[in-house]
Amino acid sequence: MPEASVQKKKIVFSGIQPTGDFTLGNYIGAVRNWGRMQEEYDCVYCIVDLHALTVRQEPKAFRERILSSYALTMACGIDPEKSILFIQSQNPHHAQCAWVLDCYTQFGELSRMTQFKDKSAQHADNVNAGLFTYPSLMAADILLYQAHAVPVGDDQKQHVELTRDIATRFNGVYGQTFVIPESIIPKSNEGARIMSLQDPLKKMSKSDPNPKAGISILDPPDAILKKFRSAVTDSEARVAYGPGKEGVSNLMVIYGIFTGKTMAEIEAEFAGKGYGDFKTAVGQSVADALSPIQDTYHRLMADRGYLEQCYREGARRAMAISGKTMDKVHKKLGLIL
Ligand code: AQP
Repeated sequence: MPEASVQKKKIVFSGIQPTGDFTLGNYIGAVRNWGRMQEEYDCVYCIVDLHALTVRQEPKAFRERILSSYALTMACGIDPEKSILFIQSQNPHHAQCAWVLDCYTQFGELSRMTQFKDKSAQHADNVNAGLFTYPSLMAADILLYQAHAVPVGDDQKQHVELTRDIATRFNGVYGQTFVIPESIIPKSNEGARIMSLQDPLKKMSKSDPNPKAGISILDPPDAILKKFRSAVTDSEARVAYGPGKEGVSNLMVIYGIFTGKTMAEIEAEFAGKGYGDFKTAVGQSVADALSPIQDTYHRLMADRGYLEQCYREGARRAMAISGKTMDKVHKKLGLIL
């Protein structure tokens, strides 16, 4: 556990927004890997509800979504005793540190972020300042815990790179303050970016308005099979991985994750068969893998008392670490402690 152990293990930080039920993309690209890192690293994981405020949220549904995201993260394998698992807004150091880092982040850097460009196009009626400064809040999340590694999907790589630039700049002015973190991103054939089932050139996203585009990890088996059967592929009827076959390649990556098979083995398994058999097999592998996660999730959601105990304890442990970094930062800046 981070607060108690002699600092031998490296530190990992990552977060997820409570903007919807997690998709298969969130699971494969990020949360599944978080669970697998818990033995090797001291891990700090967070439901980043402040980030989700960059898009309008209905308060009652949002509160429930924050809780369900916390439970879902546990159901995906994050053990709140092994790792620190907390809710971002319950630790005020995040917003406090983000303000400081805002003052060490350039307008030009934030303007270049592809997520800002994409989200401001999607929400043209609400291009708020939070959407613009999202990356410096993310930098605060990571730097407060002196994280060495940040497991994320490919889409967050640019934000981790900016975090490194901000930390390097701050360290350059004030001396060693922050550890410079590295992103850990799965390889492309291991799920760095899971694509939409309806548009294989677009990433699968929680907030995609088309319900057929993504698999929620809470989808029942029949809905999962139906969505895979209607996934967009091509007219070739050949299961093969590579450029020009983005739809099929995406399904092969998903199948490979849940069966442990390589791309070559999958090609051999479905040689001479149509897409129907292939899509059913992919859907079944996903439904089988998600079933125990769904059972655990429903059990956790029925025990609100236990969930509360976990997130309050998580915030306490998180604050014990981030408080030290915050004091160090304020001292370096010349603020009075
Ligand atoms: N399609 C994806 N493939 C692989 N990894 C993905 N991630 C997201 N989509 C994919 C990874 O999931 C983690 C949590 O993401 P987030 O909630 O912080 O925000 P996001 O990246 O903006 O994810 P979404 O699902 O697209 O959310 P919305 O719709 O709210 O914007 C990150 O590590 C991310 O890389």
